[in-house]
Amino acid sequence: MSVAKPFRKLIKCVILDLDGTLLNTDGIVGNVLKVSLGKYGKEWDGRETLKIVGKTPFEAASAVVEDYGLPCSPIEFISEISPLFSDQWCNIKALPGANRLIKHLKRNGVPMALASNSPREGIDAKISFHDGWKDSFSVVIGGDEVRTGKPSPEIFLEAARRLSMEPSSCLVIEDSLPGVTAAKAAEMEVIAVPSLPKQSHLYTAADEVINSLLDLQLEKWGLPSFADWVEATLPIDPWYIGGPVIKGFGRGSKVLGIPTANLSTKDYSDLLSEHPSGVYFGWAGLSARGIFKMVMSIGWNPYFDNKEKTIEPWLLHDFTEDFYGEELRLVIVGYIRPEVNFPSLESLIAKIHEDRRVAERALDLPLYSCYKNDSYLRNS
Ligand code: ADP
Ligand code: RBF
Ligand code: MG
Repeated sequence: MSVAKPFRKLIKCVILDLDGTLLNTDGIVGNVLKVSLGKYGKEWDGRETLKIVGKTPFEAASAVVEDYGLPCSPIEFISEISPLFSDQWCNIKALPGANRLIKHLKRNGVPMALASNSPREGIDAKISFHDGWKDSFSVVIGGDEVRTGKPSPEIFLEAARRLSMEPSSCLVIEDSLPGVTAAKAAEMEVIAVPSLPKQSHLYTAADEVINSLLDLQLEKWGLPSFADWVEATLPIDPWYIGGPVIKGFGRGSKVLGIPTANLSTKDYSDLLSEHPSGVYFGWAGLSARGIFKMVMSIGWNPYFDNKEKTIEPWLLHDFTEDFYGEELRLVIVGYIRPEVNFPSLESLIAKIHEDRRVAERALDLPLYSCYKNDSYLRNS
């Protein structure tokens, strides 16, 4: 007779991966490889990213040396790029939701470990640029402190041992496939937060796949739930984006009856890559027309499976005409949900209207309404 698994897992501690999970390391890796491959007359095209994510430095270097036919050994390549990486550590940003997660677990007395395939020295240096991180982890283990890195379970088993916890009481949060494999081999629960877009279907071994740390629901694991959601919205550090309204996919008003005023993504690729895809809201300023409530999606619009990450702001106002070419300024103040696919166009449309209602109500709260007066919105 099979016994049904209880819904609530009895998780007592959390083991976190660093690069790609808590830190936005991807951009740095791309920049460093662009420079170092350039010295060999090669051009980094980003395609190898998949082969690098979650690997040990030696494995990653071997993949690049082989793929680009470099006239050096992986060890030599590592010694060439290491100083370039060290120079960049101070520039690596925390991923959205990382600080929130660490503070929340610490405040609630949930023990945390950091387990990364990177060498220990690099881990210590990287986290030193983030306030309060070092003191939040009871245990920190680098790939050079175990015999075999992820996907071997060794690093996670060692983390559990040092935390004095059973593996079954550990929840791992990981962005990479080798990390997920390692966590399952260690017989731990694992949440995958894939750092590369459109990869979630590969993470079948994970116990849960989420889009970003903003989507964590810790109560599912028997951990204290986040207490910062306000009326179905999550306040975020506000961020700003603006520019002339350009032509989009020509779909918003025609196919959905929901016009979205698109901005050029070319000028903002860094800003866009910093923010997880999802549905957000805030305020929109149009120089000649005023300031309006706004709800938008950021991402690849899974229903349409776009090739490009775009932002799709819907201004919550009935305009009598188009405003292509006009300067649009946005302040994004809160998060609603991840982007998802829908079985039908009707269900996508219904969900966007629900997002509209959530945003309209939330933007009247002082917490969010104060940004209506932000000078950025008028300064156009
Ligand atoms: P596109 O694919 O070119 O973005 P859409 O069908 O999404 O076309 O329509 C967007 C355009 O509609 C905007 O650029 C703007 O000029 C106009 N528009 C009219 N009302 C709105 C609104 N409430 N929110 C956003 N854009 C609107
Ligand atoms: N597209 C999706 O494929 N999935 C979504 O979950 C989704 N959510 C959206 C939420 C809002 C508030 C808005 C304005 C748009 C959303 N869209 C979503 C994007 C929609 O597909 C897009 O506006 C059209 O493709 C227009 O190009
Ligand atoms: Mg549009």
